Amino acid sequence: MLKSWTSPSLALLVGALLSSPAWGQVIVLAEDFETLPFPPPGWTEVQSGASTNGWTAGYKLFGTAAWHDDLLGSNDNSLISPPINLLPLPNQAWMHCLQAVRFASYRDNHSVEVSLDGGITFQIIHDDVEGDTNMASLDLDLSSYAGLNGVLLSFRYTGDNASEWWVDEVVVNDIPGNILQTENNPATDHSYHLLAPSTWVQAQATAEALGGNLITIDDGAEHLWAVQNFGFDATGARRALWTGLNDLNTEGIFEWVDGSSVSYVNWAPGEPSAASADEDYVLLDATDAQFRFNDAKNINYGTLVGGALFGIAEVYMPTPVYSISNLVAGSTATFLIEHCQRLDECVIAYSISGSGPTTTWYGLVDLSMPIRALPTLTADATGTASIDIQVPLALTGVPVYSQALIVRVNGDTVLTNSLVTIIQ
Ligand SMILES: [Ca+2]
Ligand SMILES: [Ca+2]
Ligand SMILES: [Ca+2]
Ligand SMILES: [Ca+2]
Repeated sequence: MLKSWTSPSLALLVGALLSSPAWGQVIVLAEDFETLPFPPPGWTEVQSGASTNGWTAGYKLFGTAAWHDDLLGSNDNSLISPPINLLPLPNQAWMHCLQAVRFASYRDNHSVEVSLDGGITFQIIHDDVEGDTNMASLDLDLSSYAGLNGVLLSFRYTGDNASEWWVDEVVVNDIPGNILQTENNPATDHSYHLLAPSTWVQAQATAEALGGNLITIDDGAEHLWAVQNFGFDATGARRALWTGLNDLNTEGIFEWVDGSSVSYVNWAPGEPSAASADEDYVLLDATDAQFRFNDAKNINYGTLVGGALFGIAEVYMPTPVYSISNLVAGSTATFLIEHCQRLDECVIAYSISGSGPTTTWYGLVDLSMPIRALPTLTADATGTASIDIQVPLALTGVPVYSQALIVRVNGDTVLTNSLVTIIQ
């Protein structure tokens, strides 16, 4: 495989990757119920009750949601997903959605069920017991179905003159959280993930599962960067954002959840208000012009602070390290890249003509033209990519100049260290 770094082929690769919604997750189903008809193409509804209305499109949560009204009569109506292929998720699989409930005390069941036989039989994997809520994230572990094809998910409403149930933003992916957007901040060398709305406790758990914590804001520049990158949705609406600042340990003493010392705070006027004893979690307040700090309860939908509460997870982004071992003629050499992020594309390029420097699409590289590339690798869950290559016998004593290009899922690119290695 010959591939020049100055050819447009890699640029096309980067362009394709830019369409990925966020770093580090494989998504096999995503439905926001924004586009008619309802149910969406591939989804079906099975009505077994007296009502003929059943599931319809209703306005709540993020724009339009799937909605079951509290209609007269007895209802047993299931909204069923298209067949989901979990083959790309061989180890872990999760379903995430937002839900809202009204008149919960009249509910019989709001269950989520799975069918593996095309809808003939279903097994219940979740039966909601929460009270009324404007918006809650529901995160269900589907890992016992990981690697299977044709899995159906059913949202089953049962009851007689019962409750209202909204379901929206259904995602099936391979991580325990639902990442909406990812940005890397060169100023801190950290990666930041916008999480689907949740309580502070849920957001922190997701951040930890991603290898980090809710954001620690060390100075005004990081505060501004977070607001500019995550504070507004595509329509310009403002988002309230959870930070890692909290006074869980001692009322009135605010600490970052990652243990960093507090070098910067920027409270909105009148804050921290400690309006109730359990206002222990600090958000960037979307109702304040500058998104300054406000202490709030462990909630997921704050009418006082403006809309849904999105966590920002901050994850240390280590520098990728490239190495070669056993570069011996007639033997098998291992080309290794460590400390990547999961699902990074890694392109190891090499030259036998010299150490450059050569200007490429991705910056100056320590390689002389012509530059060739090994097959593109994908970093695994530990951030590692490697390939074994048989070294031809005739090449003893030949110097190999090599360097790797890392293409992040969001399209960012990083050049690794370069190596000069003489074939033994
Ligand atoms: Ca929606
Ligand atoms: Ca930080
Ligand atoms: Ca407090
Ligand atoms: Ca407050």
